[in-house]
Amino acid sequence: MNKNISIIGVPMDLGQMRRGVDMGPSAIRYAGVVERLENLGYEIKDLGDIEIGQAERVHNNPDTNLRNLKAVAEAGGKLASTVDEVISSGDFPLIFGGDHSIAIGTLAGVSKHYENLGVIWYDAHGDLNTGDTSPSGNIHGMPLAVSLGIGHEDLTSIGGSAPKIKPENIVIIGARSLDEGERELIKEKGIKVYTMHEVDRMGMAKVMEDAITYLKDRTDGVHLSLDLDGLDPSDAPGVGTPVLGGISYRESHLAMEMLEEAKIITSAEFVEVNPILDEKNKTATVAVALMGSLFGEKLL
Ligand code: 5AB
Ligand code: MN
Ligand code: MN
Ligand code: MN
Repeated sequence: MNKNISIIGVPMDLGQMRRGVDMGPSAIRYAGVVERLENLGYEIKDLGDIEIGQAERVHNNPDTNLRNLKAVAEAGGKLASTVDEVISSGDFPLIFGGDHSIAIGTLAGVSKHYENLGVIWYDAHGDLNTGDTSPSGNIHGMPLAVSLGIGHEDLTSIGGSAPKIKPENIVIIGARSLDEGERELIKEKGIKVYTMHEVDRMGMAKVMEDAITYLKDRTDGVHLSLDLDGLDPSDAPGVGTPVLGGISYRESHLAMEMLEEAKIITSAEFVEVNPILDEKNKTATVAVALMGSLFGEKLL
């Protein structure tokens, strides 16, 4: 793993409707992430937070059902540039959310540096909605579709109009809540998904072994986009859209260790931590523990 990490906070809460997820980056820092990674021998630069604009007080844009589109797109553009600069400087970009709409900007920045960027989408949800299929109008349910080049032009054009990722380079892990339009897109594009059924049936070790083998062959870099709601709400209660029956802390810990052993991850983001909905900063603490494993923490 690259020993130089640049941290970018993105206090974004405009991609969904629950207040408090903007405090995610602070909660993760408070849980001791810098010290934890420094203890593993990493050189950490904390670049602070990306500035986020204002929420629409009332959704009144008749051209779209996408809530806070302008502010989400603006922040995405800033994040894309920052991530691009971090990679150009030779550092590993580590991004803290904020809601998952920020992945639009992250992937726009990261994808400039790879021909065949792989993505591990660790999430209860597919985040493959568009304005037409979304039941909510919330952009945090759309970032994976946008990165495929599908969705509102103000979002797909961030960092250039070309699609940022190819459907065959995506692996979704932990899915257990998909909307109808998302199911159709998964089938149409042939996206690889390990739902909770596969996690239960195969076990996390086999899921990760398969996912790693699949991505290793076809990609020249892999971004980990970890939505804390991929974990079970009993282990990660501080999220805005919890779904019963998720990946356990132990399974997630193993998944991170296997990614570290495989040495395939070239950028990462941890999103949807909402300290207002949390129990004593448990979810941020879990996020930091998982980062410990991802970056090579060993017991012995
Ligand atoms: B998250 C839902 N599919 O589009 C929608 O937390 C939920 O980034 C999206 O995965 C959840 O509103 C977005 C119902
Ligand atoms: Mn989710
Ligand atoms: Mn289980
Ligand atoms: Mn998500």
